[in-house]
Amino acid sequence: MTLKTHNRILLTGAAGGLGTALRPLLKSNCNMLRLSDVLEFGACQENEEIMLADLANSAQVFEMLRDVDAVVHMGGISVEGPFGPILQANILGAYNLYEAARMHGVKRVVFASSNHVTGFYSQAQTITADDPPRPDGLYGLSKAFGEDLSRFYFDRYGIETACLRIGSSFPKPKDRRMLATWLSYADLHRLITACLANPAMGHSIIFGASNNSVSWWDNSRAKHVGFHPQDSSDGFKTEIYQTTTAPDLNDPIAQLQGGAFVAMGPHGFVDYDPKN
Ligand code: NAI
Ligand code: 15L
Repeated sequence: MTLKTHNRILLTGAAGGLGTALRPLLKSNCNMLRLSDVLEFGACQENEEIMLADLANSAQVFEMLRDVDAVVHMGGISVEGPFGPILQANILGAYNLYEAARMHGVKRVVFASSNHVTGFYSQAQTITADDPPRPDGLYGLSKAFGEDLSRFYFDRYGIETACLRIGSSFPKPKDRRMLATWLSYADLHRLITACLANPAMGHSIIFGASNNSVSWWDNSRAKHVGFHPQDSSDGFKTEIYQTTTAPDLNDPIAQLQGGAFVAMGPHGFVDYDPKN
């Protein structure tokens, strides 16, 4: 049974893929689930409230955090792309979120980081949270910023954050790489629940993957979190091998953990005017 640990939890990115999946699940973690996104996504249901906000707008983010006890921060740009939107949503957005948390006295955040913080590691390596970041693009860099920002807010202000380096969280794995990176929605919810309920989270980095046979990530630095995934990509292996073609093993996409992200760009900074 899920532990109801908080009165009001804020879920950002509520209109997105993970937000939509988490919405019914997170209601069991709290009395009131506040849902937020920059996009409209319909009416609220029982034990829900909706507050639209642009993460880049500090005034809106300040209001979004009012009376909140914990944040599950899923909002932002979720893929590689031009720097302007990533800067606004993920970098400025993360800063606005932590400033608002500080001002409102919110003490716990579960932050959706990404495996793309460490995308340039080889698929032949098993890494831990102690290994240095090797972001595979602007998106991965923005998540690395979020991780560092949250560490600063823990060291200076005592705001505890669980940085979840989510692998690939979809209804099922889509390709051969995802046999290693897949995180089921149920395991994602188990992970978030463990992070919300933990009495002493501190600042922790946790790789988010299900109990897949192939894994590149060692969560031994995060045993205190108590995350025990119960699903596995293994049951999808035959289907994936039958429906996808074998990758070129000399291609960095097949060698590196970030997969296709390691070969994206360059995007340039054409949409970003440093004078503004
Ligand atoms: P998504 O793209 O489906 O959802 C992100 C949501 O954030 C969208 O609804 C979007 O409208 C909202 N958003 C974007 N810019 C915003 C802004 N300026 N202000 C407020 N809201 C804004 O992404 P998904 O798959 O649901 O991922 C959720 C989070 O988890 C993201 O932060 C993503 O980076 C992270 N993540 C997801 C993984 C996955 O496999 N689904 C893997 C690794 C990380
Ligand atoms: C991510 O960070 C993305 O948000 C998600 O859409 C997937 O691309 C995932 O990584 C992945 O690496 O599969």
